[in-house]
Amino acid sequence: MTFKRKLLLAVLPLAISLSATAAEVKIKFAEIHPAGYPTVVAEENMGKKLKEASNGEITFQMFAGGVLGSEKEVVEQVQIGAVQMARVSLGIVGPVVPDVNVFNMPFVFRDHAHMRKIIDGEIGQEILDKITNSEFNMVALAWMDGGTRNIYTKKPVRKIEDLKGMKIRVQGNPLFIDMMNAMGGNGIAMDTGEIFSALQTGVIDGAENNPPTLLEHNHFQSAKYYTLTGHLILPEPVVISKTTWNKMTPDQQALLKKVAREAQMEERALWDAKSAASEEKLKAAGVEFITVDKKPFFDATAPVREKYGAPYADLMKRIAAVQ
Ligand code: BDP
Repeated sequence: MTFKRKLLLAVLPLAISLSATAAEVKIKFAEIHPAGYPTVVAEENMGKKLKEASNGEITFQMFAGGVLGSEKEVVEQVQIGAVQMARVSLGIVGPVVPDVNVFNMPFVFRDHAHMRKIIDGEIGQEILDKITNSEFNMVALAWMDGGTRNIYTKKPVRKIEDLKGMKIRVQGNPLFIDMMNAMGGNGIAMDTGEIFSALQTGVIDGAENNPPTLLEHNHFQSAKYYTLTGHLILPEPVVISKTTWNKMTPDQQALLKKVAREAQMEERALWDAKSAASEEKLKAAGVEFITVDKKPFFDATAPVREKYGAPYADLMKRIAAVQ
C-alpha cells in the first residue's frame, strides 16, 4: 500500500466521525416530575417531533422522576453540558440569574391567566433572554405552566395568624424564605424530593405548591389542609445547555425553538385537565380546600416585593399594565 493510500485510510474514519458528530445531537432531558405529568408529556412529544423532523439527527431521552438529581443539581449539570436539557421551576433559577426573580415575587401576577399572557408575550421573551444572556451557559427556549401555588399544612391555616411559627418548606431561593417569614411562617428550604419524608417525620409542618404536585408527589398523605393563598404563580423555563446549542446547526436550533414553543402551548391544555383532576382526587382523599381572604397575605408580603422588586420597578409596571 502506498503511503498516500495508508494516510487516506487512516484519516477517513476520523473525517466520517467528525461529520457525524457535527450533525448528531443527543439530548438527555431532566425532569423532577413523574411520567404522565403534563410537563413530562409535552416535553416527550417535543422530543418525538425533534427526532422526526431532524431525520433522527437529534435524539431525545426523557429522565423523569428526578433520577438525574434535584433541580438545583440539574441546573448545574446543564451549565456544564452533562445534562443537555431540563425544565425547572423559575424559583430555582433565581439564585443563579437574579433578573428572573421579578416573576418569582409573591402576587406579582393578578391571576393564572395574567401570568399566561405575560409568558406568551414580549416580557416572557425578555426574561427567557435574561437567562440566555447570563453567564450561566444555558439557552432558555420556552415556558411551561406550573399553575398557582397555595399553602398545605398538617394543621389548618384558616387565617394568616394560623401560619405563625409553622415550618413551611419553600424552594431554595432566599426570596421565598423572606416571603414565608413575612407571612408569619418559618421558611425552610429543601429539595423537592425531601419534602415527603420531612412532612412525615415532622421536620416541616407544611409546604406550598400547586394541586398536581401536592397529589403526584404524595404530600397530601401527611398534609390534609390546602389553604388557597395563591401567593405564587411560577412559570417554568425549558433550557438547553449552551454547549449543546452551539453544536447544533442553525436549522436544528430553529427547529428546537419552534417545537419548544409548541410544547409551551400543548402543556397548557394538559395542565388545565390535570389540575382539575388533581383537585377532585385530593378532595376524595380527604384534603380540605380552605378559601381565605388573600389580602392579609398580599399586604404582609409587600416588603418582599419592595426589597426584591426595587431594580425592576419599570418591568413590574409593565407587567401590571398587561390586561
Ligand atoms: C413544582 C415545580 C417543580 C418544583 C417543585 C418544587 O413544577 O419544578 O421542583 O414545584 O417546589 O410545582 O420543588
